[in-house]
Amino acid sequence: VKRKPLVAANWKMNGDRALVEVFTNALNQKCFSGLDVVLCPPFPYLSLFNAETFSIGGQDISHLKNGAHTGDVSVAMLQEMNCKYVIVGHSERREHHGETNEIVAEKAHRAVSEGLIPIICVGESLEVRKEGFVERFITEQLQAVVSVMSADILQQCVIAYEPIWAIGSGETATPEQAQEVHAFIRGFLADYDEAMASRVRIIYGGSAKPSNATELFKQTDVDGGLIGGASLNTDDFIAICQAAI
Ligand code: 3PY
Repeated sequence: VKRKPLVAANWKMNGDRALVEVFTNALNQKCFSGLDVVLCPPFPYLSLFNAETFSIGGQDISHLKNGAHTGDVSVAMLQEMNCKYVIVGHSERREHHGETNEIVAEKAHRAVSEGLIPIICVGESLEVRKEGFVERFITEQLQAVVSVMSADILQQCVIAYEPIWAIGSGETATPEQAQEVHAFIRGFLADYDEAMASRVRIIYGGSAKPSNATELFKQTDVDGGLIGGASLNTDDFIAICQAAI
């Protein structure tokens, strides 16, 4: 099965109006055939993009539909802002906002059942890796997701493997380390449904940059990237996109 690669920019709490304009102009001049390009800026900037060659997405959503939830943003709101994607369960949300595997799974489920494509982040800390529990840890994260979704629904989601030790640290997983975990994730999904597993896109996140993107994206089970720091610079981000084509 040929999977369409995807490269998503996670701006985190960075950027401003001027950067939205710089990116809109730079990306709209490019033609990314055979590649899905997604920009995930902070919420206030979503409506400022006039995206032609790329899509936009949120960095998080509520697992609830609407109501008295101060500060939260719903799937319907992102859709009204023309979002196609939403990141859920980034390790920074899990760590600093107490998001559990169950909450992340509910967010992913709500997103996909209401028509957004969730980019579901999983990944282990350095401590977990050192103790040799990578597979067990990721299994628990994925188990929560598969237990609330049918294979048909899951097939529409994107999984992002983001080792926490490689996030914002400048440290990248080697292509072999990434491939090993991506293959494990696909294998886990295949136990659930083989056709779905062969179609689901699994992207890599964690200090991906122009200098390592080509090698990472060459790996059999790496279908693109979720890009942090390097997604704030148009030249770097476009170079990473080109590496995925
Ligand atoms: C990183 O590249 O550091 C990320 O966290 C991307 O989401």
